[in-house]
Amino acid sequence: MQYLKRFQGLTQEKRSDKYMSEILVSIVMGSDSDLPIMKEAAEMLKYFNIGYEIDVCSAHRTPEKAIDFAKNAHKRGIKVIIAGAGGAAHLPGVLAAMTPLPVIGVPIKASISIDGWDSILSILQMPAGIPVATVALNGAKNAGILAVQILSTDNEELRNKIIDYKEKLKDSVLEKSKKMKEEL
Ligand code: C2R
Repeated sequence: MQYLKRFQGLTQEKRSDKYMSEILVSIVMGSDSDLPIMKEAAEMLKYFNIGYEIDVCSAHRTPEKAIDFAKNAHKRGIKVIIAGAGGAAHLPGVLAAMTPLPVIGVPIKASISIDGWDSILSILQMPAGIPVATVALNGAKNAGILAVQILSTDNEELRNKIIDYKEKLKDSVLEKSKKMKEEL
């Protein structure tokens, strides 16, 4: 399987980081038209220095590729799959049916979407036995964070990075609150 991109954006020094040196998360999407949303997941993985790969893979348009990907991702060392799709968004569920890995689904409000609910429900309403961890409509950023949280469950260093991230988030909101009160 050819991947559109394997993340190589950091300097050699940073790539020697133990997370970056391995590809742990796979981001796939039904179409390249989903990339403006799905790249937000990639941004979060970059932020946490997690190695990832990113590709287009459609259960509808490239079913053989989707099957091959789902059956083999864990054998290549992937730990979490993030799958985004719009409209009749079957990709995350189809992958989840064939992989032992956790699948995080990102519903996307695509041009073909009626109002986004088509994608949300296609990803959310999985039958018992085949879970897909569904984030908000266009919620790729949260998908990236959730992937890191899954990876951090048995990794203290990564868990501390998540704690630090949440502290920064809190500080930024408190700062905004202070600024708002000063300006009004
Ligand atoms: P195009 O922009 O290529 O026409 O795609 C894609 O995720 C995209 O949001 C329109 C929308 O079709 C979605 N798509 C799926 C699947 N494959 C493509 N939902 C799938 O296999 O689930």
